[in-house]
Amino acid sequence: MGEGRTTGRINLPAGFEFGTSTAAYQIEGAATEDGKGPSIWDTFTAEPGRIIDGSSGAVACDHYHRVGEDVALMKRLGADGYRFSVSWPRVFPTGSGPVNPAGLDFYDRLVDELVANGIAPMATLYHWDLPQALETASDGGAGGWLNRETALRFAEYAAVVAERIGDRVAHWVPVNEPNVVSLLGYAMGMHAPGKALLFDALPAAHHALLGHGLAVQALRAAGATSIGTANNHAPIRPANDTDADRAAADLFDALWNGMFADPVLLGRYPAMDGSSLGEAMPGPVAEDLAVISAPLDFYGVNYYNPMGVAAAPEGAEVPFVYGEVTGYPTTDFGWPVVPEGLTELLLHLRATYPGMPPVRITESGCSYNTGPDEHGVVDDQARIDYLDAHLRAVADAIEQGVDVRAYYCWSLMDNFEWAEGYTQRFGLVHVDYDTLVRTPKRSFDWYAETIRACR
Ligand code: IFM
Repeated sequence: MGEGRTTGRINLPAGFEFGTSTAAYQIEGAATEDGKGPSIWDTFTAEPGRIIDGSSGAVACDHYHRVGEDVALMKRLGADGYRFSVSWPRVFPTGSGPVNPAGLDFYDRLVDELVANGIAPMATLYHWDLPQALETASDGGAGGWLNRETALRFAEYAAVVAERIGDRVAHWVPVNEPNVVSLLGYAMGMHAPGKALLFDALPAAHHALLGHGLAVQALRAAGATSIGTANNHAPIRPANDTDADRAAADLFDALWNGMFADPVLLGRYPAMDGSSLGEAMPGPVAEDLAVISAPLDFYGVNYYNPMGVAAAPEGAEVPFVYGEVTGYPTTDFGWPVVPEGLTELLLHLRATYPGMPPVRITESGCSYNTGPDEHGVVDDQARIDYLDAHLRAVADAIEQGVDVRAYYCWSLMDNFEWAEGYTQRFGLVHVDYDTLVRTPKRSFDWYAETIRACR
């Protein structure tokens, strides 16, 4: 964006937490090691045409074998916290049944290493790598998140993980971005398991929410005192100032934002086309909503950019299409850079959900593909400008009364960006995917300095 206000202190309150975020499938590699079972992403990435560069997370950043080196980088960064995800099939190779002790050992070591270095662990339990056996059982059944049983298995897994590492984990996030799980994975088929069921995917959304609620119960029973979400939110803008585009944007807003925030924060589903989305959901919906809306300690928000939506042509299967949000610089991913969208979102959340607990920004970041120059320096000024502007956007929201406690940058290091493979780099640390050498970028030093200056 080139015109960031990278001078002058960012006015964040004392005690504000800084962190970085990653996810198991995106960094760990070791996809078949030490008893890990296959996940839906192992399967999906093996299907031709699914991933833009034909790659997979089989090796990724090889974090599984480089935990010491990576935690040392976090220590050098000086951040307060680190958000990682636990791979469900590493712990339960078939989603239920016998535990794989080596899987639990890995997270036990990671958490020990973090704590020994003064970094507070934030554990996500589901960042998309569903055990394949829960998607396709040997009898051909299962159905992943379309099946209510998956939510029950998820709660059992949550209890096992909490029993092992709960004494040292500071914060818990049961499900990362349930909207992306259900809409991209089950409605549109762009993510694993690659189902394009359109509105028939709604049960996957309900079961992911139920999984969240049941996992909260399991974590509470294990003594957890800081449990939240990592819900992806985007302000939705009509592509054109027409009634049709405004109606399409409202509909998409209900599906992307309201369908995941209202049940958690209000205990009900939003309306869509004049009736409650809850009517489209399976199961004892009212009882489930009581579980889903159990009080949380923080509301975790993943923010990247506003989204544009337009009305679909007459007769289309789905009544909206993505439209562009124009007039802003874009990242290398083509995503508009709109820091004020984060302030707007935080103010909107506070106004819509007055009982919302304190907010943690559980992800915020950008893809710029700058590599090392001839001196080995990765000069990613665009990321510095991005982070500076987004931290100031958080400070603006706090000044206007929103209780925001933390900012976790996505991501600690470049990693496997799902359907985009390795073509988009979000890291503060550059990873050479041939040698696996880590090189902190200029943004890493800037973030470290900013953290120090804000103390
Ligand atoms: O890489 C993803 C992450 O896994 C979930 N939130 C958005 C990030 C960038 O696309």
